[in-house]
Amino acid sequence: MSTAPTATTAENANLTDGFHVLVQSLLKNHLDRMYGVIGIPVTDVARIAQAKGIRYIGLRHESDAGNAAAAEGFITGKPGVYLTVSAPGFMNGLIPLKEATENGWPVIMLSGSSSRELIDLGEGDYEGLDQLNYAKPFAKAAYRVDKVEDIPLVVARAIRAACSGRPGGVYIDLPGDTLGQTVAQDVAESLLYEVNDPAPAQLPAPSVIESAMELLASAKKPLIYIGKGAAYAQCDDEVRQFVESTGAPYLAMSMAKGVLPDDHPQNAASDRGMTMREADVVVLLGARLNWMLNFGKGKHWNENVKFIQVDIDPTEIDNSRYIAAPVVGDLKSTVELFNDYLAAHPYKADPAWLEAIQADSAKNNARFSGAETADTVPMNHYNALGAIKKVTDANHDVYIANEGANALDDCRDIIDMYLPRHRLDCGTWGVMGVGLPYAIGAAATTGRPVISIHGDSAFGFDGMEVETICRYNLPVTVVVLNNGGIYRGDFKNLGTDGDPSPLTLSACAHYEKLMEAFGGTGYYATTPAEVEKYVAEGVASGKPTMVCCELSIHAGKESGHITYLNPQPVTGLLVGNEQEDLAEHRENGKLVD
Ligand code: ADP
Ligand code: TPW
Ligand code: MG
Repeated sequence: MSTAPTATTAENANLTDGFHVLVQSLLKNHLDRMYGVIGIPVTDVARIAQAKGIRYIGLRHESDAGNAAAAEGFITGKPGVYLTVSAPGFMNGLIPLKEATENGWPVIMLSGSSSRELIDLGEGDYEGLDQLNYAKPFAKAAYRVDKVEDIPLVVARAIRAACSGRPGGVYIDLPGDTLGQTVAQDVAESLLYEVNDPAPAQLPAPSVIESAMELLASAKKPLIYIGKGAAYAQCDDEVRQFVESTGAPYLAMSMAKGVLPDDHPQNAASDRGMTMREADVVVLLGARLNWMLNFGKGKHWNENVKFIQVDIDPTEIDNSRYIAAPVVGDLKSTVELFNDYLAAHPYKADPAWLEAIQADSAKNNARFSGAETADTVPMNHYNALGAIKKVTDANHDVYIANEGANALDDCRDIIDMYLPRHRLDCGTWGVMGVGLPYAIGAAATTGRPVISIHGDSAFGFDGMEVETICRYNLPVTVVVLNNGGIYRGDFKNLGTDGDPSPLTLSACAHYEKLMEAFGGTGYYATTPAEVEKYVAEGVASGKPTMVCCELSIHAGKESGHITYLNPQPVTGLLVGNEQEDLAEHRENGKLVD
């Protein structure tokens, strides 16, 4: 692999190389952060990037680098960029590439690779792999650049592919040979360009807007569902105007929380089940009818419900059911057109519908709020998160990264969001291992405080990034809700070997010591008052902080709110009291003898 930079000798004085052209191409497009793990053949990509003014954040695993970049993509709408070495680093980096594509977030993965002639003949190069072909199924688009002169073009092409239509992950394969190629500086300069309007507005036809709004006007019980596509599209004002002018209740998907503040009077979150079952016309704003919305059918929905679906991707329409009013367009333009239409043809939902939801919500809130403020020790997810809520309610601009099962679902329900694009979590795939990388991406991108809330299992997937947080002195407060296991810590081993159950982890762990090991501040909390105090201190300090929260090993449900997705072993194939034990596992966790 030829990787030596060349521009030091007199004869090369007017030359530049692939390393520099790549960095200049990124900077020309205002991509001024890069996450990664270096090694052959990309070490000097990172060095030169840093030298030229790109902020380089070195993480401890390529998956984390990719996820940090994805967080930046979601928050800013510009692709996050990450860098990996060839073969093994490349493969570690594929997972976040696919995750970002599933989430619809723009990222660009740059990976070094071997010379084509060695790969194409299968000669067995150091960390050799036919990377372009491996990347294709995991990426929205994948390119290899073989000529230094093509680097500005490939960067532009990658930005456009990442950002246009439904955003996603784009792979750029960088053979070491290409990085080492030289070109005259003035030629390279002339080739650089800034991509022109990478995510063009896409306006639906007026007749489409009219049909959609006519359907809305026929609604007795309308509902507006806001998804993370709407959060991503940065159309917060347009969505607010639409929601408020219609007077319809709305629901926000997890990462759309904060597009409107969660304490908005039209938020139906506390009466979600009833609202979904009764709504007769539902406007989907950047939310897919995938598993998270029960595919838009079945007992969770009114059997006569009609959908108005706004999405930039035409193939999303009819994904899982008939759509009465498909509206293909970008959300910002489309909701603006809705608002224009409604200004001329006002529509107001029957206030009795929202009032009924508000009355139900008040009852539900009264029923559940006690759990969030209880002093119970050992703690559970509710009162530990209730304590964190006191801090977030006093600091609206805090970003939240969140992963786990109960630690995820209960956090989503308990912690209100007030600002858009401030909550990042396990997403469309429900992935563990995204929490700390998202926290790092959010902190590096915005400079604002982040509270990163993890179940103890989830934390294990990305915990080493605590070192990265300390090394870059990022304003992240890491919270581990330790209930001693995956879902809970009290499961029995159904066999006889005396090992811990497959779900059991260390209930007595002091995770905060990991933060102390790298120079941050660690706290161990056993009461809600301590959780509130320590998290507040972490946020106020703006310094790497970690709070390990001791929860009851009985706290939590199997798979959190999605227990029903677990397939069941066939009755009769279980022996002894296994059937009963499994049922109990899923129900209440009173399994310690
Ligand atoms: P959630 O998980 O919050 O329900 P999804 O990720 O399932 O959200 O859905 C987001 C949808 O938003 C995707 O179908 C995507 O195509 C769409 N989308 C993303 N950006 C835009 C945009 N600018 N305009 C319109 N639709 C968009
Ligand atoms: C990459 C499967 C879903 S949730 C979870 C796992 C392992 C951990 C839940 O325990 P945690 O939270 O974090 O302690 P809590 O509060 O409920 O106890 N591998 C990947 N992704 C997923 N989703 C899994 C495994 C899983
Ligand atoms: Mg746990």
